[in-house]
Amino acid sequence: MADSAMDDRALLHLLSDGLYHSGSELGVSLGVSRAAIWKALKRLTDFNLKVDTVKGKGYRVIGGLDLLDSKIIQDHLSCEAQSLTDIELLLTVDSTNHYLTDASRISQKPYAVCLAEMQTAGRGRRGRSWFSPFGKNIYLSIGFDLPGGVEALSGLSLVIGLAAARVLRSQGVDNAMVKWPNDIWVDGKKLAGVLVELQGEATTGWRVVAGIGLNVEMTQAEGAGIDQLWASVSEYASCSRNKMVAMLLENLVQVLAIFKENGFEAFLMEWQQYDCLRGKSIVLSNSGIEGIAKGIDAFGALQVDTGVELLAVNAGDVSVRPNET
Ligand code: BT5
Repeated sequence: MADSAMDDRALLHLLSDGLYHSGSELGVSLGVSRAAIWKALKRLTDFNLKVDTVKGKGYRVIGGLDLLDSKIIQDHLSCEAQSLTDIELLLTVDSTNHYLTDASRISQKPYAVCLAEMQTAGRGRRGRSWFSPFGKNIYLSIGFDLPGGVEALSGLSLVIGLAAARVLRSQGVDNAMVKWPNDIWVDGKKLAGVLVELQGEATTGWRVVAGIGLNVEMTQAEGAGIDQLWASVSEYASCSRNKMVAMLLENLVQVLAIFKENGFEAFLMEWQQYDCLRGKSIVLSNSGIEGIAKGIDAFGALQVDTGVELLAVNAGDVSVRPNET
């Protein structure tokens, strides 16, 4: 095996059952020496996995792992979604969005997809970061071409969020809501975030890379460093990450096909049904302007009733006033 990442994946697969495996057993299974296993296990410490070593028994990953698996993902995808997507699965990467913005990653298929078990520099918006521990969550980016000028982009991140909200609801997270402009919330806590990044220009059309970070099995202890309230799917429903990934991709290719044809308007009604800000007293973080959220317009701009006027807000961050969450 020339590629150490391949060794690591195969080793992780063997350890994913959470049981003890001796170094020699792992070496025989993978066709490498015990020393190579030992080296690979040392590399795994970069993933912050809890590996338990007991003399005479061997090694185990405490709690086991639900690893991403391209075969399981493909098996859950319709033939159409399979034919449209080119899926690359990484163990670790700085950022799946960054990975797909590299021009050489452009696929022959309409949608280039990158998934990783962990991100070392997961990106949020405006230079913020996305906490991305190994094997717990979904870090998914999808790259595609979008013809048209600036107007073609209206509501794009809302549509991606809507696709995620649909999946979450179908999997038993009944209260999953969209929070303008790019979050999925449940019970006032952030469950997922969307980051849309663009290359190109209005005259030539856009190369879009849209990323979704969705917490699936991260415990509150593991995500203790996150500086806002957040939740994981496992607090509400049980679903394997592989199935969730497939459902996300299935929904993304569906909504993006409609979005490319008809724009955001086709999703306006549905988005409004899932809107967690509507009727709430909110503050626009950049300006400090306060008002009541009144839904969004046909271009995806947030409508805010300040008492003086109805503002249409195109970008920025919004917080719900504390007694309202
Ligand atoms: C977002 O930014 O919500 C967009 C997040 C997009 C992440 C995906 S993962 C796959 C792809 N590759 C990337 O590199 N990024 C995308 P923003 O609205 O700026 O929210 C960032 C804020 O959310 C942080 O400042 C924290 O307060 C909070 N946060 C960070 N990690 C979180 C997590 N895992 N769960 C919930 N909240 C988190």
